[in-house]
Amino acid sequence: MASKQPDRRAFLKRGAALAGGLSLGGVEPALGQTPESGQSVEGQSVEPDDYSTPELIAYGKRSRHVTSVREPVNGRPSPDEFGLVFHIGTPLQEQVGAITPSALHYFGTTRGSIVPEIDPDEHRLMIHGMVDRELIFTMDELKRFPSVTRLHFIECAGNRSSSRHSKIIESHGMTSCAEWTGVLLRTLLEEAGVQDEGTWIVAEGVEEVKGASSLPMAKAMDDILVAYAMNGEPLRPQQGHPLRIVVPGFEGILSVKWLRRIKVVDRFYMTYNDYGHLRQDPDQAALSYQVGPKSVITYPSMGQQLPGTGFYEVRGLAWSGGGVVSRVEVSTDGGQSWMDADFRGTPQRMAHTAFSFNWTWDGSEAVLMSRCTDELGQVQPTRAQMEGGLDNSIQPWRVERDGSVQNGLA
Ligand SMILES: Nc1nc2c(c(=O)[nH]1)N[C@H]1C(S)=C(S)[C@@H](COP(=O)(O)O)O[C@H]1N2
Ligand SMILES: [Mo]
Repeated sequence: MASKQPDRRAFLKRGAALAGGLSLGGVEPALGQTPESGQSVEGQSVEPDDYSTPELIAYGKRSRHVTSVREPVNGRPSPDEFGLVFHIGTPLQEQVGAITPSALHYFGTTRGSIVPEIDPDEHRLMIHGMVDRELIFTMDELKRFPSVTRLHFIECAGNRSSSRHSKIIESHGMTSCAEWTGVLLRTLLEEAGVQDEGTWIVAEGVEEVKGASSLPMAKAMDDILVAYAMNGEPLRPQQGHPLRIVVPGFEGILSVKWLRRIKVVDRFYMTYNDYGHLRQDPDQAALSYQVGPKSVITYPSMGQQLPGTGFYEVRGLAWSGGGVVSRVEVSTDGGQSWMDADFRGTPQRMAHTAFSFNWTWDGSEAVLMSRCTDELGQVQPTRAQMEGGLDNSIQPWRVERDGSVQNGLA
């Protein structure tokens, strides 16, 4: 047997120990039912569907039995009576894997948006300011540059836990993770030739000042992506079609959508987006922008109901603005003891990492928590340890004896 092959016997033993017989024949199955006599699955017929219309053969849609939807996270309806769209959260309670489907990616806005309709053939990106050559790019020209494809999360600074929340979409729904494709901003800045005095950039969306953000040159020259595609297709309008920046690991407001202009400047520029906590000192700026190590259990999470005692795969997401997630631990006793969770998939820099933890619920009250450590050695703090700024605190979920899952902060 090749040495890389998993040891099946060890797996079965582990499965049995964790799940009370999940994988063993001959004992009561932990999950599933034994068929009654005469019962089979062959009668589950193929029903005629309406998925085979010419339109849906050209461009598919999900099953009508799949019902996950985004929801407003601040109670404000979107769109409102003026057509403005406010923050809409991703349904993390139904999250599968690390990538958010584009249609369920959260929507962030600085002050209510009218999602613009932009013709990519007409769209231009200008790079100007303290550069040797001021440049204007068409979308086709941008796509001719060497491209990169990377998985990155975006998280709004408003993604905060509170004892008032009753759904995970309210406490954590303003983060999503997608596979972004585009050109490194560095590639474009090198084409323009940044002058020595150029120490900051201001990135601007089509709504002018409302979509603008200042970013330090060091970040611009590192890993900021000028993205035109997301999850294998052009950006969706709500996510910035046809062009946005993705600022890996930094708070979401900086990932300017509907990008039309980048100006190279010699200082931090105040924009509509600056709301006090952004530090203007270039040496400090990156620290206040960066999302700390964070994680949350998405299943079971508040508002859900466990059907009974027995085996559960506890699932969640972990991420950090500091780079790769190196460890996730789970506690079922409110943080008294911690055990390592398993990664599902390979952790990537500034990307959601899916994790799982095998748990057998014995029916007593339990408090579930997860804790993320990143490659820099930063550890996710408890609420008490948090020092203000972005909220990356450990979120407790309380499992009651009746199987209902509640906000552990309540
Ligand atoms: N042009 C523009 N870019 C913007 C915004 C905006 O209102 N206008 N909102 C920002 C905010 S507050 C967040 S959290 C992220 C959200 O990105 P998403 O909508 O793709 O999730 O976009 C940022 N980029
Ligand atoms: Mo945001």
